[in-house]
Amino acid sequence: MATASPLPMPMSQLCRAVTEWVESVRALTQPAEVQWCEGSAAERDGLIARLVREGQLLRLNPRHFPNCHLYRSDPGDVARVEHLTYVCTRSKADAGPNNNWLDPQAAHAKMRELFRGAMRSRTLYVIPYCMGPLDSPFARCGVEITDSAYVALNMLIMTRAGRAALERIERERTFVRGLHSVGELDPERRFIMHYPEELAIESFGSGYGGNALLGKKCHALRIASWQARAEGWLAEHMLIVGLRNRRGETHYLAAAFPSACGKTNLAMLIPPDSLPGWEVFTVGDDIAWLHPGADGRLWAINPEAGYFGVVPGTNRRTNRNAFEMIRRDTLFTNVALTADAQPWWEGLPAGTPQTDWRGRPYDPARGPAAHPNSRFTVDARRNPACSPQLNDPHGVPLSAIIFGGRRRELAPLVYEARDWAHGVLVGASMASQSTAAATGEVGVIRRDPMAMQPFCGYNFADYWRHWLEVGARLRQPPRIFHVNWFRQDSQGRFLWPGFGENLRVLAWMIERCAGRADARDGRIGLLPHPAGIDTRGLSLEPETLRALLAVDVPLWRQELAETRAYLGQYGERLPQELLHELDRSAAALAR
Ligand code: GTP
Ligand code: SPV
Ligand code: MN
Repeated sequence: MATASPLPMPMSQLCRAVTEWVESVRALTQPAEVQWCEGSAAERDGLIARLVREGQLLRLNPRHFPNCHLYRSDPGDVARVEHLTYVCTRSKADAGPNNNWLDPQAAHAKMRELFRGAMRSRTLYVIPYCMGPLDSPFARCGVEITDSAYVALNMLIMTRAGRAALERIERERTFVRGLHSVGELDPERRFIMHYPEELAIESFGSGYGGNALLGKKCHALRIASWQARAEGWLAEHMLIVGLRNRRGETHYLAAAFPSACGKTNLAMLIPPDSLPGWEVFTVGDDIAWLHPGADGRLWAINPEAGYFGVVPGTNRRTNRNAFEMIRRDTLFTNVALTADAQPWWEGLPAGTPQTDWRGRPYDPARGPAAHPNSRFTVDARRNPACSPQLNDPHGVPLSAIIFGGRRRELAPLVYEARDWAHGVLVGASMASQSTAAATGEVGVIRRDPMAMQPFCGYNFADYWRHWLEVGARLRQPPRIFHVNWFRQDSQGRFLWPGFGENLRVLAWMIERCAGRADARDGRIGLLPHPAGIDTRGLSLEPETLRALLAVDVPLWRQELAETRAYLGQYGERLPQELLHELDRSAAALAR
């Protein structure tokens, strides 16, 4: 006789540790109801329907953008708030000069008062999630509690969320606790607190991306970097891309560029027609977790399952893959609208904005139509170049690591570090022009080591030591390069065409990794000869390429002096080896 299959256990009873935590948060925040997120498509549709009904989401033109929606943030809540983001370790020195710090007990007390009664008449969403493939030994789980349906929807796209994640938590008995409330969106009552020693996050007063989607920067970088140090791996602000060349070899590269400096675009680049035979596979566009493998190589997984990408600048010419990807099943945040409810942003060659990102009639006198940090949220599987390795539990082996920034001058198009230790110095010396991804002035040069200034959950001096130690364990370490796609002439025009053409630089790196390309000693590192960059089919003046590959020695001497002063802030904790590398570089430039 057939027996009826038992009903699945309600999620609220699956894992006691999670249930107890949810209960304690419920008692503190007093929500009207609690909703556990299963992770199904029907649930996603239900959240969207609810947000549309409440007027928080706008359905976009279904003929051109099927199942796409627009969300408008509060105008004062459109970027990460680094000055309100804290790392709360017992010892202040563990957070380092690179982080804002508060004593954990003081921070908890402050946050408890903010959260008290904060969810009255709201729904409390419980989102168990897994960062990394569900069956990966490198994946790590968390639970986000939020009172924002928009945040819940984003988390369901950006992570592997729902019942399966909760089942893994029940097996592992450990998870990161992320508590979030939008509060009243009052910037005076807004804080993003991290407690790495407790695997906990408390975020109040913002609904924006990196402040509120706690699986992303808060967990997968700040908390994970702390765990990674204890466990011997690295959590990095890096894209991961696979490139198959004409010989049929596939190389995987990881690249750390600061926020809004080109990771998403490089991760899904389209080879130019004049470089036939190449194929590109995106593994990740923002975060990479790197593990030394038993084979002595460094292996990378992408902990995320979706992209939260910059919209402006995306078009058929710069990034056709992204352009195709965001034409359906996409959540837009803070873009403009055309008269027929199509999304519009700066960089599109056609269409006219009628309504700006704030929902007002568009008036160019008030600034851009789309917010410069407007974003799309989309499932990674929508990317035409998505790598089949996205779900590989062991990840992909890296041939190279790339650092880069947005530098109008100084940094050449590309150079290679002498070895791993020099590469760590190259990463630690990174600086870049600030962008709209964080609040504050845009376009000013600031230090951003390894593109982790806003995201490293502990003292940078300890972090660089950890990088040196990880490298020492690798028998086949990835080669380390530095790139700059953003050199400008005196009129402010970019010298390098960028986007798909960046493959020409990656191709040189791959030839270096395969031992087939030579390089010259450029004193700051190894540079290609101009002939080493394949410029066939590209209209680039030979003198422009020479300028892109030139090293201005007096300027670099000054840069090194500034780097020395910057690293000096880290005092005694700074690894001697890094200072030694700095001396070697200074000696090379003094010749
Ligand atoms: P986050 O999501 O903030 O971490 O940013 P990201 O590093 O993924 O940056 P993204 O690829 O979204 O690029 C940000 C901006 O830089 C977009 O407006 C792009 O159009 C522009 N951009 C990307 N790559 C290039 C390039 O090679 N050259 C030039 N000139 N601009 C680029
Ligand atoms: C970044 O700012 O680096 C982003 C967007 O990738 S956020 O999720 O807000 O961090
Ligand atoms: Mn980022």
